[in-house]
Amino acid sequence: MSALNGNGNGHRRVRGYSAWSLLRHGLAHSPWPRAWHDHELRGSYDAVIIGGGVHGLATAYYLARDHGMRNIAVLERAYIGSGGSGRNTAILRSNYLTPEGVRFYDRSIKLYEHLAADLNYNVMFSQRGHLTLAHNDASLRTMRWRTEVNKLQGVDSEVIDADRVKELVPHLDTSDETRYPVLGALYHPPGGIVRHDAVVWGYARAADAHGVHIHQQTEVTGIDVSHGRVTGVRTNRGRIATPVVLNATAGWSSLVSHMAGVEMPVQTFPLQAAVTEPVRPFLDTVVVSGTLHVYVSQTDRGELVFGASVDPFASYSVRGSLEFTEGIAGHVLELMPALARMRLLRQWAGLCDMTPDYSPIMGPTPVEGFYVDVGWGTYGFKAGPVSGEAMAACLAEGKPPEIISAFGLDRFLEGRLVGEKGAAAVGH
Ligand code: PYC
Repeated sequence: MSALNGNGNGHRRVRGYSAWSLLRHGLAHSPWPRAWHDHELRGSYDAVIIGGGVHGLATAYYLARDHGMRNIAVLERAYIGSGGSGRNTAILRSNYLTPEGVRFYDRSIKLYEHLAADLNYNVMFSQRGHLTLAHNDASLRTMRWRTEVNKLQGVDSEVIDADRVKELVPHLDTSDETRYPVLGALYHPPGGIVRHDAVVWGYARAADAHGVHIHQQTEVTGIDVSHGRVTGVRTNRGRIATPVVLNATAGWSSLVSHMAGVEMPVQTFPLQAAVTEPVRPFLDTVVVSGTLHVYVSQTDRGELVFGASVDPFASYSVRGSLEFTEGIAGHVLELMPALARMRLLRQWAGLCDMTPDYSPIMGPTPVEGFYVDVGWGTYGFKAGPVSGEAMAACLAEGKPPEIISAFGLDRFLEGRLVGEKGAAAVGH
């Protein structure tokens, strides 16, 4: 129902306000309160978090809220959310392949479900369901495997046939005429999309309200280590003494860890995405095709968001390429030919730190007091809340909580890999 009503006198009213009173209030509006504040850089903090994305800000928030730490700095070399947190396609899901992965991402979904209320910030989480299409028997087999693992962890997933896929996505070409006919899909109802910048801003505002200092335009240039333990960080604004440093960066995680003398088994690749002009809502689910290297969803504003798999070469470039545009357009049209006349508005890239097993690296390092929350590949945004919660516990207690114990750096030395390639990557 519209909030605008005629009042019988020819004037339009908005729930008790006349147009004049609205105008008066609008003109008299005092400036919006700042969501987070600028501060002088202190000479020392109890903990320094490098990276002002969702992981770093969420860690600061949970450290302050759940562990009573207040003297915390989040250092961001550009503006908050300018890295992977603002460059992803905002897809949330927990239908992973390993029990460790499913449990972990499921906790994130649970936190996302209550995040708007928790942060008092509308993050627009829309649990519209997530479909991963199977175009061949091998994919169907992996999907059945994932379904069983998901169900054992209490996560809602099922394999559905092509007719049911067509019911969920009427615009999808499910005929036999296509290059890769749709045989079925892994359907994951709790999956969906969220407004990624709202998540960043919500965590930033909440962390700020708990006394956390968020320092934008503050680049870390060095990390000081003495006798095997971290003692401080150097920045373009001065040195900070601290006993605890968390590397929560994406794209630069190996370079930042290297400053502390810790090497990461990480290679960095660009991941490109694009968005179309807005159209009326017609796509109610997130649709992924690993075979066609593409995923599609429709935002609440009506735009279609397209993403692909990572570029085929390691690079720190965040520029879009014509190869990507041509490739993705062709692949989207193979799935939904009716989109042929839609126009792309923008394209961009983010940086993905890929690990050998497609799982993150979280927890302590051989340098005492230096922690990492890195290696997020193409799946970091969806893990923001659970990573923040778990890393806050890890920093406060000095050891990783159970939910991230499988993701330690030592797994690469000890051969305990957590192989998520079958569920974490799109089209590899
Ligand atoms: O893992 O869901 C995912 C994803 C979407 C886009 C890139 N990765």
